[in-house]
Amino acid sequence: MVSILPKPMIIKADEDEVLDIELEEDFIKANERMADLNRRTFDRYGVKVVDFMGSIGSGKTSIIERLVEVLKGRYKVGVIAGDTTTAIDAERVSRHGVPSLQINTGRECHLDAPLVRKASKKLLREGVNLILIENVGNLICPAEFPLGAHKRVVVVSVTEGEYMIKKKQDIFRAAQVGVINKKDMAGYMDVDTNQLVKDALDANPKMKVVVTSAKKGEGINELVNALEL
Ligand SMILES: Nc1nc2c(ncn2[C@@H]2O[C@H](COP(=O)(O)OP(=O)(O)OP(=O)(O)O)[C@@H](O)[C@H]2O)c(=O)[nH]1
Ligand SMILES: [Mg+2]
Repeated sequence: MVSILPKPMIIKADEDEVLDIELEEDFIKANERMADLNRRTFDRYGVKVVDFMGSIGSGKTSIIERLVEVLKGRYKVGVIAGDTTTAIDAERVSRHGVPSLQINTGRECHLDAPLVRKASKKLLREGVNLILIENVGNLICPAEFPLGAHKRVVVVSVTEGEYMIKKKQDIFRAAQVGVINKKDMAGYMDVDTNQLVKDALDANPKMKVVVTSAKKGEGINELVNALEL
């Protein structure tokens, strides 16, 4: 027989139940040191850097492609695309006539500051003054690994449903700009974009939140403004 609990029980992991906690802390601290170094290098070269985090398929590459089209007349743009295995995203971006590099992270679910340092050095040699970084599609891991970017963006789409932001607040706290993408799909999904904006602001009241449709090119200028570009 299946018994239904009046209220679901929540089991939380205590710190000593989380494996490799010291190792993990070392990684995180080492990454933060490298991210600081990256930031100093970017500032020395006068390069602005934006890190796009967000779930798989939320529209990060599509948004970057739109931004490249709007910004390539004003900036010398370069793109670093992170993915576990393929070069599809860098290939998509390079069709817009800007230098783009792919980083394959294998089994890692986020980019890290040393990888970005290596890639950004190549772009600096190309003379870029704006680097757009697409992080690996994931709403958890990238939050803990800053890359040295001046702005961090988190992209979610309405097709992920109404609970996504409420469940993954940490990544919203780590970002300065939130993007709710695929607004053209809101009606089909029966999702209220205003509620998603509210959820993002509940997670991080200091955040600027922009609603976009990368497919239709809507909200892209608002995103440029939110990014102060
Ligand atoms: N309807 C609709 N589709 C979109 C929109 N933005 C992106 N898509 C589609 O969603 C799919 C995923 O978009 P991508 O830009 O590749 O998403 P991504 O976040 O870069 O995905 P990963 O790199 O795999 O994590 C593609 O089929 C896009 O055409 C949008 O605003 N509306
Ligand atoms: Mg992508």
